[in-house]
Amino acid sequence: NISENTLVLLKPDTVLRKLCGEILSRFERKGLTLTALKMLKLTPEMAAEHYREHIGKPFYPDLVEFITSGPIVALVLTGPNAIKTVRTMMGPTNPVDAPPGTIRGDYATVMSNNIVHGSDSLTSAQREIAIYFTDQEMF
Ligand code: YYY
Ligand code: MG
Repeated sequence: NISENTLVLLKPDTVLRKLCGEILSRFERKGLTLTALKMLKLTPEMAAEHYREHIGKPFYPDLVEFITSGPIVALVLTGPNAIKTVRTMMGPTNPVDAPPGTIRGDYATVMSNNIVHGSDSLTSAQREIAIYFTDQEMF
């Protein structure tokens, strides 16, 4: 039960729909610790860095257009198995497959607007956190 950090993004649809508090509350209620938090608007360059594994895929242009379309909230959550815990709470990428009780299952209908991002591995988490936060911004 070694403590991990994971990066979460509340995507532009979450801000637009005024669901930030509700989603953040689910993670806190679960027992994860909020270690860093900021609001920002991604540049296309930052979006390319964040989603670099998807560059060249058919959905990539729409993905970048969406994630840069408005402000997002970036946070680091910390706790035992935080990476897998957040992924489980988010549910599958496609909200159609996401069961009720998961974030995507409860709040989203289409894959392109699926509310949240969460790092998928320790390597991704470390890489992604560094895109958004300096050491001094982590508490
Ligand atoms: O990690 P996760 O967000 O669950 O899915 P990824 O496979 O990393 O894809 C990132 C992002 O891209 C996904 O949240 C929605 C979008 N996307 C899409 O629009 N269409 C696909 N076929 C796959 C992914
Ligand atoms: Mg992913």
